[in-house]
Amino acid sequence: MEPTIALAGNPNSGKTTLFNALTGARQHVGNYPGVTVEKKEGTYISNGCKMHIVDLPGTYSLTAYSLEEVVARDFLVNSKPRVVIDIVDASNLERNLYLAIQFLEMGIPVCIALNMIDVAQRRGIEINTQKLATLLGVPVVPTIARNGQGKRELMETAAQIAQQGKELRPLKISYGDDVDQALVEMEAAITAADFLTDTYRARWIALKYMENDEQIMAIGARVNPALAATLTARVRKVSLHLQETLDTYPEAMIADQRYGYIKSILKQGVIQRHYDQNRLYSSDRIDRVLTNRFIGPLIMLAVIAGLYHFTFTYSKTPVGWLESFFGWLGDFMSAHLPDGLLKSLLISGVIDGVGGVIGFVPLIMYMFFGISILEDSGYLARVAFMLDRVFRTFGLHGSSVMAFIVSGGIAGGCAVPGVMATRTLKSPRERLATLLTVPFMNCGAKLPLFALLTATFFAKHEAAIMFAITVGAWGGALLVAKFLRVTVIKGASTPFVMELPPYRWPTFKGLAIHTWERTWQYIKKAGTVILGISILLWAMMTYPGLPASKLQAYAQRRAAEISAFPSAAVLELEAGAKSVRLSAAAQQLKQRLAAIDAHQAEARLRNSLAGRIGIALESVSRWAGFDWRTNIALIGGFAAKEVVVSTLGTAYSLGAVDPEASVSLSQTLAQDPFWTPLLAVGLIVFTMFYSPCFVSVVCISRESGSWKWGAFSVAFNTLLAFSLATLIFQVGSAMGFLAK
Ligand code: BGO
Repeated sequence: MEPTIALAGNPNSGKTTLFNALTGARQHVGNYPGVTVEKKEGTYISNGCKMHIVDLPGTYSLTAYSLEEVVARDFLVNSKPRVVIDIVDASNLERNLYLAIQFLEMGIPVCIALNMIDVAQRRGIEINTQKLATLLGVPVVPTIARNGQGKRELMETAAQIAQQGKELRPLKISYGDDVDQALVEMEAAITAADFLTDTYRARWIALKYMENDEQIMAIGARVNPALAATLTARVRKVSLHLQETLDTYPEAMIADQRYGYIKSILKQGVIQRHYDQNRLYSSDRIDRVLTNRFIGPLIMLAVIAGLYHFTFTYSKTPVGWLESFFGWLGDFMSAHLPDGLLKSLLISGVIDGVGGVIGFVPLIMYMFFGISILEDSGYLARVAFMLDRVFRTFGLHGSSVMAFIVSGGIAGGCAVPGVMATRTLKSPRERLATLLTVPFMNCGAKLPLFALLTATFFAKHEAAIMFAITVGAWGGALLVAKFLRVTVIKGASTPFVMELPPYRWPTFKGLAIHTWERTWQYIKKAGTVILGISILLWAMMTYPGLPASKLQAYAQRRAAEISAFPSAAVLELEAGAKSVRLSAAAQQLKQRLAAIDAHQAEARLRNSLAGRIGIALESVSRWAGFDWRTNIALIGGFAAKEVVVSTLGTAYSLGAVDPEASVSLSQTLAQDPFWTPLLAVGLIVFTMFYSPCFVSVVCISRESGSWKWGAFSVAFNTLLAFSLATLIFQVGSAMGFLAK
């Protein structure tokens, strides 16, 4: 049977002219069944091979908003033509490609007839056909339907596609986090219930619900009313959320992202306008500056530096308030709770542990606020677009940029959604390289440690250090990616297309909601996972405690000191009034006893389970300058990175002279002669690069399909981090850099 080839395209794209040129007299006109829409059919003969040509009604879209759209779509779905020739007006490319993108999203085999290139040329528009074909992933043949130019090549290409009969992988565009997440959930529900999937693909059905497609919704309500209601409810939820946050609707968002996708294709050297510039949209005009090859990257660096400056400068005061609050809370509990394990758990485990993480909530909030401005305005997508060129040099993909940014590429993200974001990458090798390098980004969990160490040791240069940390994380991730791509994951790159949504003014309400959603996630994690791990680590740092013989020895040493002093001094000290000035003898006794207590506290911590592990590791970690306390904290970081700060807090609090005294961790580190700015730099670098947290490792294993890669990231990253920290510490110490 002769293959059916459908002609589709926007009205006035030259479809009728091409149809006539192809079929000549071999055509007849009828109606599509049940409707008054004209159906033209004909025959084309090429090299003795007959093809059945159907001229579809001219449409701008494939969503069932008009009768023409319903007819065109039904024909595509029910008659399943071997190829669709999409006639695209080259002089109005952006608008015309909107329909082409929808064919690709349906997974229909398409060949593009780039028609009216004569008109385009007259208007000073030059199109790189080859590049367009590569980026769209389908053949593009230039034509002038009016004089038949390109007709033969077009039909030969169409015949080839028809012969191959290959299924096209449907194009997957990102419609922004909210819509994407809803689509994934809806797709799963549709697949599980086999809902209309014999005719349509699950994601496409979900997308049609999102676009309020009346035809699909009517069929859905007939076939499975319960699931149809669930899908509609999910769409309503995301719709309300989008209205609240971005003042938009799913349909508008989807259209914006599709146009963004097209714009991003056209910007990659596909289209050159020699004149006729005033046809550009305002977003394009802004882009001419913001994504300019030379000024663009400079503006980007300035914006990121500005974000850090804003975050660190303005969050200082509220961070100080929270620090004072937790200090007061610790003092209050210390004064009112009886001595014992519960007191130790609450003060050293909960307040010093979780408090250390919660204390940074204002900083995280300011950071998220800044990021939300960049995201909601559409600038973040431009950052990704600009970085694409750099990424390709390192064997990654433009879409990797988004995964990096989501993981905390600018700051404050999380590697878990970053790992998930790699699903948009088509090439398995680039995807794996991205999966393995996203954990190097500065996720929100690493920020508290960076903030603590920079505030303690580099107080005047916080924003600059944070900026350097970001550049270091990107540099490290790219170099490692390159290393992996030339060693364990070799292979060619795939071309890149990314959505460039139009610029919008972010609304204050939208910013507030986005900031709060992300901050709340952080607080929730601190209150659940981090609390659990803090308590576990506290227990590991508390048990088994000291053996009775040692306790007795300390008690004897105390008793011996006390008996060596006059009883008046002892009484004076026991009266314990902190405000009263002590006599010289009482003062001296106090110091001696404090020294014994500190010794005992440290001995207890050293003897604890965590202490023993930390000490055992010291023989190796010493090369990087890390002591056993830092080792304990870093082991905690394997569970979740926030735990590094909280464990350091607990470790210093448990081993302190007066564990209940409200001295901040920052003050403790600043006063401790062991801690130097050099050590802080080494620890920052180690934390940046060492093993991803447990949840990320699980996700990496799942997404890569093998535990081998999860294990690889733990071992490789830790080895890399340790080598770098050792290098910094050894070279820095030898040269006398950053000493106290
Ligand atoms: C009129 N080049 C040029 N220059 N023009 C083309 C080309 C091309 O490649 N292809 C088509 N056209 P349709 P739909 C017209 O009708 O096929 C012209 O809706 C006119 N008509 O000749 O109808 C084509 O089926 C008076 O132009 O499009 C047609 O998709 C003066 O584009 C128009 C000038 O083509 C639309 C043009 C009375």
